[in-house]
Amino acid sequence: MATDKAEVQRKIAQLCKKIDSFGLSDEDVYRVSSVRKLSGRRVTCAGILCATAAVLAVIVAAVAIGLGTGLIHPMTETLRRSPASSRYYRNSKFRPPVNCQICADIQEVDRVRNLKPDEFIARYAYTSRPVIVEDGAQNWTASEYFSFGYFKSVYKPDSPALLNEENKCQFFPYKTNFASLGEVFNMSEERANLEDGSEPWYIGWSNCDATAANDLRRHYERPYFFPAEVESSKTDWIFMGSPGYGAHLHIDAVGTPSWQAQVKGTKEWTLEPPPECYFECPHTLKVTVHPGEIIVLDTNNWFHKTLIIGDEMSITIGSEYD
Ligand SMILES: O=C(O)CCC(=O)C(=O)O
Ligand SMILES: [Fe+2]
Repeated sequence: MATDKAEVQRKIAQLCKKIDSFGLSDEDVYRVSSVRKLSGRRVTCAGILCATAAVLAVIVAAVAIGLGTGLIHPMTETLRRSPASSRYYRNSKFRPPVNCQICADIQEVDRVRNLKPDEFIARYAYTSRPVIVEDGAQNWTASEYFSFGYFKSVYKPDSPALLNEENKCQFFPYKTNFASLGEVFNMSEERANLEDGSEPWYIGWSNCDATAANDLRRHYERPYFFPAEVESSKTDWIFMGSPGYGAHLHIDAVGTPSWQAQVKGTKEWTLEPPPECYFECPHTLKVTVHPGEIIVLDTNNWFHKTLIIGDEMSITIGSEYD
């Protein structure tokens, strides 16, 4: 019985990840009438985790039908949370409106070097003004060590790091069919090496396993322009994958801004203000982040999508801060 329950929970967690990558909100899932009947309340991924196997089966069927019939639309808002707290989605229409002052005078994304901590606090840290710190991740050994093979050796099959990762941390498969990080590291060498003719891929995960996190942290540092009072989240995020791929347009609901260091490869970011600011703010900002640079962005206030450009695999590490 206990095993059945664990299996059901594992399946539901996978379903939540899938829903996550499709960009479906609670509202979208709740629009399916059988889900409403069975749940009798709003469905969240956290709520789903407490549901029965019967509810799981109905949700799977309902989501599949919803996707097939176009009843469920692609998501525009995701919630990333530390694994300790619940995961859920909020619909964009319940998002508190953004104060458009944060983007009214922004024409382009600033590029700076030698950023002083007090300048960072005054101009960028909590203002939602995006910035690229060109010398942000220079001299990090991550650029030598981080690779598909390195991560594969950290998250070995059946290792506590991989098991924790799959049970407790978040995984974004984006457009791929990978159900877990284990499946990612099981792909063929050709595909992992982005060889011609192999299928492209792009994924992200939170390294909430302490052992893996400490292993990875030997190769990067807290951004040098963060003053002591700024606290970086304990959970870092890694995004990795092929040129031509990236994250779909979305806005996050994590509450805090984040930084992301481009360890390898080149990533183009497209930023859009939320619709309530269309008349006051620039409509689209595009910026390219090169290896060794850090982008600081409030992903709760800017819609954002990414595209890996160039020939190299992109690998980034980042975190939220407050
Ligand atoms: O790096 C990416 O491709 C997406 C990252 C993202 O959406 C985020 O950090 O909020
Ligand atoms: Fe995001």
